[in-house]
Formats: sequence, C-alpha cells, structure tokens
Amino acid sequence: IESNGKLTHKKMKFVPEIKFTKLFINGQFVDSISGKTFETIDPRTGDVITEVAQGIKEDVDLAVEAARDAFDNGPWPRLPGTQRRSILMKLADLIDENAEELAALDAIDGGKLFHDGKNIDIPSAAETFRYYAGAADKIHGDTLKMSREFQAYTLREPIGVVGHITPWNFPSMMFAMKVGPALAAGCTMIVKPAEQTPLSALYYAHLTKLAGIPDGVVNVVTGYGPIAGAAISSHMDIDKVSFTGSTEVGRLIMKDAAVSNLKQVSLELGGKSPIIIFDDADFDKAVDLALIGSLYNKGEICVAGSRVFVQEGIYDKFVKKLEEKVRSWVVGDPFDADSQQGPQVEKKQFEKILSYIEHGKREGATLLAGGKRFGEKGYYIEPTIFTDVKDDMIIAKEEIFGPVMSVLKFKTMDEVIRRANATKYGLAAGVITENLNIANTVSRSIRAGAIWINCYFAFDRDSPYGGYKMSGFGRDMGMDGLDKYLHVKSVATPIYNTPW
Ligand code: TXE
Repeated sequence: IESNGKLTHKKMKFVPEIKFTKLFINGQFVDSISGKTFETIDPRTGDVITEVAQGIKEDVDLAVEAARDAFDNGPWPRLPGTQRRSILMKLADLIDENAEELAALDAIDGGKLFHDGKNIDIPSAAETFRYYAGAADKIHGDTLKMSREFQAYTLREPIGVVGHITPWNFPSMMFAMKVGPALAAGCTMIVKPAEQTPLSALYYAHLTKLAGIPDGVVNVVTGYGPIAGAAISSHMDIDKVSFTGSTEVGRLIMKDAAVSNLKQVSLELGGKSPIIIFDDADFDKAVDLALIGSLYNKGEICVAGSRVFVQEGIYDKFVKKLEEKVRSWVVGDPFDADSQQGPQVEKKQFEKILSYIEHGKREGATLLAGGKRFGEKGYYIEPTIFTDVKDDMIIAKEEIFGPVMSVLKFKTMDEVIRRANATKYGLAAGVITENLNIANTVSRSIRAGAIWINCYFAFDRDSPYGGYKMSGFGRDMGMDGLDKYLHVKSVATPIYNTPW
C-alpha cells in the first residue's frame, strides 16, 4: 500500500522455484529413457530457464502401458461418479491454493501476464475442474423406444486411453479443458504439453497425485511434437487423440490416426475471426472490443478477432479513436501489474509475426500503429494496427497469432457476411450492433463455432467452442466437451423371448 493509500502490485516479482522437470509416468517423476533433455526458454530474455526431460517414443509407450493398465484394471473408470467428483473437487482446490506458483510458471515459460494468470487463467482452470466434477455423477444414457418388443437402453462409457496434445498459448486452461472432462468421463490419459511451455503441466501432474488420482490415470510426457506428439497420434493402443494447435499439424495427426488404429480425433485449430462493427454500434465499446479482440494474450489466441470490419459511416472516426487508444496500451514484463502485453512465446513465433508485419507494409496496407519489435531484449512486439486492408492481402487471410489487427471497411450487411465467411477458417466472430435483426441475421449466417454479440471472448466452462471448416472439429468445454470422451453403447433384451 502506497503512502496515498493506493493499493499497488506494480513492483511485485514472484520468481517460482522450478520443482518438476521430469516426465510423469505411472505416478512417478522419471527421466526419459534416452536420458535426453531440452531447454525451455524465458521469452522475456531469451535465456534458458531450465532443462526438461525429453520424452521419446519409448517413454510414450511406457505412459500408454500405465494408462492402459489403469483403464483396464484400475479403479478410476469403475469408481462411482460421486467419488470421481470428490477427487476432482479436491484437485480444483489444490489448483486455487497454488495459483501464484502456476501463474508464475506460465509467465516465465510462456510470457503470459502474471496477473491474468492469477486472476483469470488459474481460477478458470480450477472452475473447469469443478464444472466437470459436477458432471461426473450425471453421466447416463437413455431408455430407447425400439420398434420391436425390446427393453433397450444406452450406456455412456469412457472412451478409454486418451492422448492430449496441447499448445503453448494457454497452458493452464488447456490442461483443464482437456484433462477435466476426460477424467470426469472415467478415461485415463497421456498429456503432451507444448515444448515451449512444459513447466505448468508437470506441476498439474504433481497436483493430480496430491488430489488422490490413482497412478497411471494421468501421465505427462514432455517433449517435441514430431517425436513425442507423433508417438501419441500414431500409437496403436490410444483410443482417442484430442489436439489443439496448428491446422498443419492437425492434418498430420488425423493422418497418423488413420494409418495406425483409427483412433478418434478431435481438432481445435487455427482461425482468422472477424469482428464486425456496424454504424449503430456503441462506439467506445466497439473500439475497446476491437483492441482486446486482437491484442489480448499478445494475439496468441486461436479466436483472436484479427479481422476488424468497420462500416463506412464510422470508419474514419473509428480509425482515429483506435490510433489514440492504442497509444496507452502497455507492453512490458508480464510480472508488472500495469502490463497488458508480455513477450511472444518464442523466437520462431516472434520472427513469424514480424515477417507478417513486413508483408502488410509491402502489400500497401496503412500502418496506423506499431510495426516493429518493442525494446531490445526478449520477444516483445509493438501492438500493431493496419488500416485500409484488402481481403486478398496476406495479413487478412493468414493466421498471424500475434498482436496485429487488420481493419477493413464495408458498406452493407450482405457484403460483410460474404467477406467475413470468405476464409478457410471458422472459429469465432464478433457482431457489434444495437440492431437485433442485424445481430440475429449475422449470427446465423457466419460459419463459425462461436458468435459473440456486443462482446468478445465470451468464454465460459458451460459454453462449448471449436471450429467449422479448417478450424477443426469437436468441441472443448461445456457438456459437448465431455461427450467426446464417451462412447455410446446400446443394450437390448427381448421382452417376449423373441429369438432375434
Ligand atoms: O504449433 P504446433 P506451433 C497456430 C498459430 C501458430 C502456429 C504454429 O498460427 O503460429 O499454429 O505454432 C505438437 N505430431 N497455433 O508450431 O506445431 C507440438 O509439440 C504430433 C494455433 O507451436 O501445431 C505442440 O504440443 N504433435 C493454436 C502442439 O502440437 C505435434 C495454438 C501444437 O504445436 C507434431 C498454437 C506432430 N507431427 C498454435 N508437431 C490454437 N488453435 O490455439 C507438433 N506437435
């Protein structure tokens, strides 16, 4: 508390101790069979944080063996739902108790804002476990009305051993939204976190043990995608792979699944989501939503509203206001309470984003703000806004996954629906208008998994999300996020001893 009575966390720096760096297999932290490790890097500086065990195919085999045994012979799938519920509730409490440590790990490993982690990501991860804990004792099938004389019903059973392959942009939420429903369903699993951000997943592994989840149910194998990840997608004894990441790798995973054991696949992939702002929109709110939509989490978010369509009547005024507002957007160390944007996750992404910015300049879009790296150390990029963007420019078509907004002008609703849909992706869309008819029409016309009217990022544990088109298929979160870890089995008994 400052002398004027104001509460400030500005100077707070929480440097976490790195406690877990080994693979978590069958309830134990172990080295990779190969003895290999890899470096995980702090994007604030480019310095090595620590070495982490590098899982290879043989490590994945061991993890799958443990998960298979836990599924076929262990208690987890057979526990009454109420007991799974209690354990998941305990896990959620442990996550809350360790929120600072987890948020700090995601901040040093992924450049994520510590205060967002502590106040949003980690509490949401805990709440996601509570949400699915509440579902664990309500998983049941239907009674069927067969056309013949049968007594028949469906059972909903856990799908088996699941492989979760996750990205680096929301390490904590990814763990919760994949592991939470799979555990509630009674599955056992192997998690392969992204090589850029392995630290918090190992910490969550430790918490699953503390919560009382039996050995072998949750295994975490850190390592590289083409090695440990591919060993999961092509494994003969994994029943389902749940993937979030690039469209390119999603394609490989589906191919691996097809040529191995035809395991089930769900994919949550890239996006190029539009935010459509009509003349009648609440102007200030629309400007804020456009900024948050494209800059939140440094633009490293699959549903980033990176194409901002603004109707011609307010276009000039809107651009002026954006320019004014972006000046007060704070880029800085993720541990500073004032920071709104930390460093990009890694050098490769940092360079990719800067090269997209160069494309934008070359293609003739107007650079309204930003356009280069921020500072001299680490992977920070200035919040960047391009205006006068045309639909066929690369920056309007490809996923940049960085703090880069493209502003495009439109005239009519029909025109903007057509243009907003003219993308291979379909993850989300924002519609900003006071007109109910426009809001309803646009919502039904946009081919995307989530439509946010007069808001953006309306994420919730009860709200399923996922893609249309090349943004993938299957849903995370909500009850749909649980269904994908369940099989439906039909059971029938003849009533009058019918012979067939
Ligand atoms: O993703 P990858 P990258 C997009 C975003 C980003 C681009 C590339 O546009 O710029 O993808 O990011 C594992 N078999 N998104 O290269 O490679 C990998 O180890 C099996 C959008 O980091 O798809 C990691 O765990 N697994 C996205 C995970 O896949 C493999 C979030 C994701 O990494 C593999 C992240 C293989 N052959 C990036 N190769 C979103 N939808 O939110 C890699 N992996």
